[in-house]
Amino acid sequence: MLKKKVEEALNGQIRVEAQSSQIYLSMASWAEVKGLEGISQFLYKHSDEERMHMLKLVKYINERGGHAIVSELEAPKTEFGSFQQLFKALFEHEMYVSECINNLVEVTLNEKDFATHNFLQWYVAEQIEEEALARTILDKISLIGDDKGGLYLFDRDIQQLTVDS
Ligand code: OFO
Repeated sequence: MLKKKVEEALNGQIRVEAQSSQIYLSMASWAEVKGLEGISQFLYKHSDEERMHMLKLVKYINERGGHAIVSELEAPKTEFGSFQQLFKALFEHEMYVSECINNLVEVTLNEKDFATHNFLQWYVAEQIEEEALARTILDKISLIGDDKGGLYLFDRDIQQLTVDS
């Protein structure tokens, strides 16, 4: 049985993952409208992955005798300025998610819930990969600068950059 504090913290993370999925979906739509086909496909996929992260939490909470709560979300932004700004925002958001996961891990340690601590290690590993991927993308973007040909290739190749999850 989950302790109340752990259940609440896990439910908070459901919201974070759901929000992430919405943010990346909104980014995907923005990129699609701008004709950035590869970038939009990458972001649609990323949005799906966040939904999967959320579902994994839903299943876990319910399996452990808790109640996974689906709550209201903030509307994500609909404008992202430029693809450079978009990926900077994505990186910052992933850093925020990592911080949330770390706080959650801390709750499980304080509550001596080692099963949930163990369950969360998947998220810890996932965040390392996601941050690394976002950093790789930012590095590539800074190499491109304002070169249109570079953007063309980046948009074509980005779909091969993924996190295994
Ligand atoms: Fe992109 O992060 Fe979920 O966990």
